Amino acid sequence: MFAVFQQIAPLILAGLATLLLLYLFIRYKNSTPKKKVPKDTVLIYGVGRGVAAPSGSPFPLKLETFCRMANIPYMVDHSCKMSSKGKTPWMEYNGKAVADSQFCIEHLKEQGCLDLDNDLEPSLKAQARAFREMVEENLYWTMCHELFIMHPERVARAIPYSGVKLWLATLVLGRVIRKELWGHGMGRHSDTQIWDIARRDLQALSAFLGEKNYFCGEEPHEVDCAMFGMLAQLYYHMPDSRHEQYMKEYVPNLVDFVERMRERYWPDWHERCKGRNYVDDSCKLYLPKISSSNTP
Ligand SMILES: N[C@@H](CCC(=O)N[C@@H](CS)C(=O)NCC(=O)O)C(=O)O
Repeated sequence: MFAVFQQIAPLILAGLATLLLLYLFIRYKNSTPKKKVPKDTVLIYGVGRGVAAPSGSPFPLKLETFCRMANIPYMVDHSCKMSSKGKTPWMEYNGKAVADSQFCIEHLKEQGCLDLDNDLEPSLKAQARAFREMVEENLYWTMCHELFIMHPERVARAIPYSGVKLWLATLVLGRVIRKELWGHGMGRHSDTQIWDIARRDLQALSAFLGEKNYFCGEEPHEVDCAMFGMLAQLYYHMPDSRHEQYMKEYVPNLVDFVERMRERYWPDWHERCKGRNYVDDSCKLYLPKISSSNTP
């Protein structure tokens, strides 16, 4: 009996994954903005709003925050349509598709959008880059391990799904992430070792921030959108996780930073989270708060 189940289990999973993809495709078809995107406006493709933060993923939140910081008009497509690289987020800008949050930012700067780092010394820019890579390419995987491998029952705290949809999403994402963790190398460490890496990354980040308001000084710079994207996931979407507990107990300056960024750039936070105050903003055109200024 068990042997038969072992044989048909991959088929069942493949069937379920197909159903999920079908569901996402139908949702995408129905929710792509019908509205025309104005010139010089970024159309961000994300994964939809999260439960306790405006995205269930760090990278779309980073890109959207960047648009707010650099005063770039934008709209968000919540359909979960993945990029040509099979990841989220990506964007369309004046007819050009760009995949990967950082390439999107680089492209926008090349197109003449505000460079938030134009006042930084090369050595501080270099440090900011190194810390961003640590967070996005290392700490991120410890987050995936904590949520999808150690506590998949907590996925609903971040992704606003329930019932079969939640069960399917957790199952499929869990399988994809387990494979990716292995490919990255993080998944080959023990749970204790992975947490040790996460804790040391958080400590290093806290030391880099120190008593400053933002990572590169008293005013925000580009790296802050990436830090915010990731730390907001750990803090708002992973309550009771080791990451969240550690931030609150041992590195509270990171918590202060998250709250500072949220206050400054996300006055509409509660309307953008899928809670009681949620307001659907598909097709909404976000216009810059300040039309021409060098201050983010
Ligand atoms: N370097 C990419 C990372 C994007 C990324 O890893 N996105 C995740 C969501 S958090 C994703 O799309 N995962 C889908 C997959 O790996 O199949 C960026 O900055 O955009």
